[in-house]
Amino acid sequence: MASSAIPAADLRSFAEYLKGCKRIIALLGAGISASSGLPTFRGAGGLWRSYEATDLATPEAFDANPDLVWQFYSYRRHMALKAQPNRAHYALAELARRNTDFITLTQNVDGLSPRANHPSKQLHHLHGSLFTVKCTSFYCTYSRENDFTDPLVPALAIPDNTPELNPSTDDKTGEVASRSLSQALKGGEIKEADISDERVPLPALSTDVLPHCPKCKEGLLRPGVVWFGESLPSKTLNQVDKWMNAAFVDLILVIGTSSKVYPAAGYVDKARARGARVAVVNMDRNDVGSSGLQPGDWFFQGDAGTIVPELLKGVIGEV
Ligand code: BJW
Repeated sequence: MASSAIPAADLRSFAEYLKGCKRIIALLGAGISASSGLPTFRGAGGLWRSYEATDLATPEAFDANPDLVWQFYSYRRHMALKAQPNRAHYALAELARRNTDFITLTQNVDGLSPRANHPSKQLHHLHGSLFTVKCTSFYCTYSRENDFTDPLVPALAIPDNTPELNPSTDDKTGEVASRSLSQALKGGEIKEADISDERVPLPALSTDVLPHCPKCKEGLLRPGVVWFGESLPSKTLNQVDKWMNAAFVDLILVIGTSSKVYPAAGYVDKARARGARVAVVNMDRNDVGSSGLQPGDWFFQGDAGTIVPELLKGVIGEV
């Protein structure tokens, strides 16, 4: 049973505290969606065709190789659409319905929290969405949200000989899906320990066949996500700051993030400074952020999809 993995005393003290909490914030990272079988960014689940996923998440990578970066994002869109929200996404959505002073900041771009019907006013997307596209032309402001077309253009279709990219909730770390991504264009059978060190040549795609702006007709479209060196959406940051500064904060839940990317990771210390106790849910005990754990914090080690519903059960019931 899920709860047996959580030390009983910690579960009890957390559940007791949670019942008295009013203002709660959650910070989500790729680990919550690893519970749905999607790859993470760092660690074993963080390779795509032997590229570091984070090397592809930059404006420089897109400028230099828009076809490589578009293929990376096209696979990610495809996998995210096939994945299903897990019990952690549903549990947080339910907590939001029961407590309108609970907000969630997600770094994830996969759309799984909205698909779990998380109330949208209480969900802030810090790093954008895979399903937004925007024009790269300096002179054009075109942007389109909630475009779930797969593939976006014929050239980005997943080749027929690709092993099925089926994220599975049996894969709690996203590693299997990450291997699928790595192997995808090889057309080969995916074996358990098969993470290639070679960079397999991608089909070179001419810029002409990549998605273009329907408004200005000239600019290349790009994924509506936030890459390294880019600003996070200012409207979102302002809304979060307003909430944060309105009153003291009781609790911050830090779920499935390596807490290495800023400004997102900085919300833990901001919440702490507003009085919050911190509860971290992660597979890796080392991923607790730069200021570490402090007295009064909780660390729950394991799969978010199992642990989060267990932690929230006393307030939201079974999901
Ligand atoms: C499980 C699990 C299971 C696995 N259950 N857990 C201050 C200090 C130093 C640097 C900076 C700073 N401020 C800004 C910077 C620069 C930079 C930065 O942070 N760099 C650091 C890496 C050093 N930040 C930026 O550039 C940001 N922009 C900015 O600050 O603008 C202003 C500015 C501009 C110029 C100069 C200075 C300031 C933008 C950051 C954008 C990040 N973008 C990405 C890509 C998004 C699009 C896409 O998805 O492709 O966001 S990178 C990638 O990392 C993605 C993620 O959202 C983000 C965080 O990763 P996350 O979610 O934590 O995933 P992982 O893989 O790292 O961790 C998964 C965790 O899950 C692990 O801990 C596992 O153990 C765990 N896990 N299975 C529970 N089943």
